[in-house]
Amino acid sequence: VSTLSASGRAGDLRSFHHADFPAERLAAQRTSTVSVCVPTRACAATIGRTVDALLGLRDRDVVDEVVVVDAASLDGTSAIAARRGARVVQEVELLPEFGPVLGKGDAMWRALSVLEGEIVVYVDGDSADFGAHFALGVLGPLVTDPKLQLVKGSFRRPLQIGDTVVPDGGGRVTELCARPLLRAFYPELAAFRQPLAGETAARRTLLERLPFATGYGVETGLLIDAYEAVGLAGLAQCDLDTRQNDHQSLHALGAMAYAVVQALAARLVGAGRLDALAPSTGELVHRPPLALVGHGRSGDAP
Ligand SMILES: Nc1nc2c(ncn2[C@@H]2O[C@H](COP(=O)(O)OP(=O)(O)OP(=O)(O)O)[C@@H](O)[C@H]2O)c(=O)[nH]1
Ligand SMILES: [Mg+2]
Repeated sequence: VSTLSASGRAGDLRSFHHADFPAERLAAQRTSTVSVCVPTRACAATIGRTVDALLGLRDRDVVDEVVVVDAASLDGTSAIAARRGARVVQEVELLPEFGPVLGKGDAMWRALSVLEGEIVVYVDGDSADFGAHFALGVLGPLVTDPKLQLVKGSFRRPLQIGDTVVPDGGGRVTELCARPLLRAFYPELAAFRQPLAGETAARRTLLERLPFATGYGVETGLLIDAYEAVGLAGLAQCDLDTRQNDHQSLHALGAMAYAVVQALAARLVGAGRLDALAPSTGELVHRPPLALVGHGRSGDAP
């Protein structure tokens, strides 16, 4: 019986459902400290709900800290998050010796320098329907299986146009760019339903020895590099049900798709599988593994 499908060889990738990881179970079973990091750029409409849910997990001893890393948002995001009780840091204040902050991936990388947990859970701050299960789902497999190193969320993304909801219409960059490219060049990774999900948890020992693409290529880069570092057996995905956020213009999606292409192409070039990108395409800036630049906390050399 062939198990090959459009989604790749899902049979080889460990897949979980968030319902298997209620808060009480993780609080009782965890032996590692856990930080949750929320990168935000203008998330005033959604950050309150997100922080409330995450602080609920801190109160129940599932996680140890909740840190919002804000891009100097002018819409009150940081004030809302701080008022609800999150620790808020401005991305420009982190590792200033590396110059201007160059996007989401850069914020995630710089945040590692102040996050204290042995496990880091990243969640986006712009989910309209955020629930604690977003963090529980990606954290759970790491708490319950010491062999796992990185877990990505998966979800269905409804697309709403006017009054019409297309259940799986969202995630266009994912379906039209990231997954086809992964399927072509890293077929085992095609089993990830949401390779670009911001909901990702990993052990900091792994994160500190990986480079971070500075912008929207960060998820693609981390997934490929984690795969090269620990193999498919160290990776997993967890079903978080549905996730709803604002949909961007086709123009903005084009820029995101390009960041995905750049991050993937850079790894193909590095592996000798591709000569080079055209010189005019511009270099994608990567931050080096944190452990290489003297800011590692876990003590592991890359
Ligand atoms: N600190 C920081 N956060 C950012 C930056 N860019 C994006 N974010 C946040 O990172 C998260 C994901 O970014 P989005 O722009 O929503 O990207 P996305 O979720 O991949 O794209 P969509 O699926 O279209 O929403 C959100 O919480 C953003 O507010 C940045 O430069 N700095
Ligand atoms: Mg988003």
